[in-house]
Amino acid sequence: MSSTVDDQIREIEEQISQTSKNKSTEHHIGTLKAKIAKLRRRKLEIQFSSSSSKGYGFDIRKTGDGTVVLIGFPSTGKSTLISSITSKQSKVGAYDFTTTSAIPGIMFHRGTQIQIVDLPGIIEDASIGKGRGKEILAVARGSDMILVLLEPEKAEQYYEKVINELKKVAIRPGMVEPIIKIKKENRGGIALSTLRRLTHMTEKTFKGILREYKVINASVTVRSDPTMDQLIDVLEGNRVYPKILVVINKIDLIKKKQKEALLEQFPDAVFISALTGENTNLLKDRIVEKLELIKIFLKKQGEKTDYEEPLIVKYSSTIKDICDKIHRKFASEFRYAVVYGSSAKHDNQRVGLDHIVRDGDVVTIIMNKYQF
Ligand SMILES: Nc1nc2c(ncn2[C@@H]2O[C@H](COP(=O)(O)OP(=O)(O)OP(=O)(O)O)[C@@H](O)[C@H]2O)c(=O)[nH]1
Ligand SMILES: [Mg+2]
Repeated sequence: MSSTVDDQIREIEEQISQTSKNKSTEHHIGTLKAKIAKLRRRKLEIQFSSSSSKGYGFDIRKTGDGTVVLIGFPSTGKSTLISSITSKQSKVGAYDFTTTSAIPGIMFHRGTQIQIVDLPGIIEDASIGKGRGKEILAVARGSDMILVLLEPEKAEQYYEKVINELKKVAIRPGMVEPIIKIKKENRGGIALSTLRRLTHMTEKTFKGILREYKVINASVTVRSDPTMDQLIDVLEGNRVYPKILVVINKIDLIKKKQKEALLEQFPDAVFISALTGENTNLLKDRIVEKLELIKIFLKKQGEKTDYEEPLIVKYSSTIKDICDKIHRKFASEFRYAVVYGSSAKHDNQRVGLDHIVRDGDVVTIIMNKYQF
């Protein structure tokens, strides 16, 4: 028997690479991929639990309308950037590993308050704990958006490395969680209902992967066309899907030609100089846009709508999210809400906690004891 989890993973990876990929082997490959995912999870659990440190986070309390973490190799300019776009001054140094813990600041922009977290630089194998990698990645896991900061030099190579480390700790930056609903039953096998044709695997493979996760009797509804890896992600259940924004810093150091070449490699990136301030306002815009925040106006019963101080919430927030944002106890005292605006079927629609609001909605929350 193989001795370590790593060996086992390597063995199965080898099996996959030796198997030619076609319809008849697809099922087998799906099962092997599920086995690897389970081993990786075990490895992650071992790494994140066995450590001399208490817990594994830097203990950052989330505040504001969204949390953005700065992730990048050492000396890419993370601390220079946070010092430029927030009022927080984080120590800048011309040497690597200047920053040694998580430093949060607040960026005020277009009526929003965004928490920006400066972190130590990450290096290869951060996911297995190198250079406080565990702590850094734990903060990244809890964020709404990962800002990957790169320098023009070796941008592509470092980008790949950063993404790899993130993926290894079950972060899926910039990906959309596939919608797969699994309702376990007591018998009857798997009833699979697909709203779109599955193009990445057959139903047999789909069910085979479910079986690997001990889903034997269940009704399963699939609203997308997931790949095997995406299905395994859903079954693993510990994946997080923050947004991602790629930022290339230090453009004051490069020539136009170099910039054009980088633009081809990273068409969606924002090019800035944290040192001179070039494009940092544009970056602030992009951060706010990318977080997909919306404004909700609150109206107390019998009073006028408060258009002065809208509540900023994430796109597809529910009435429950709004309650939670106002006060911890709001949701438990909730009776119903009245919504006026584009999410309402008609003016002043009565809705429950699950109702999804849209930008510009006016919301009145009716509570058991108090009202808002
Ligand atoms: N020319 C230029 N230099 C920059 C820019 N941004 C940062 N620097 C320099 O790059 C060096 C590293 O900057 P830091 O902000 O400390 O980088 P960091 O990513 O926080 O580094 P660690 O905390 O060590 O991971 C410093 O000498 C900065 O002055 C920029 O836009 N242009
Ligand atoms: Mg720093």
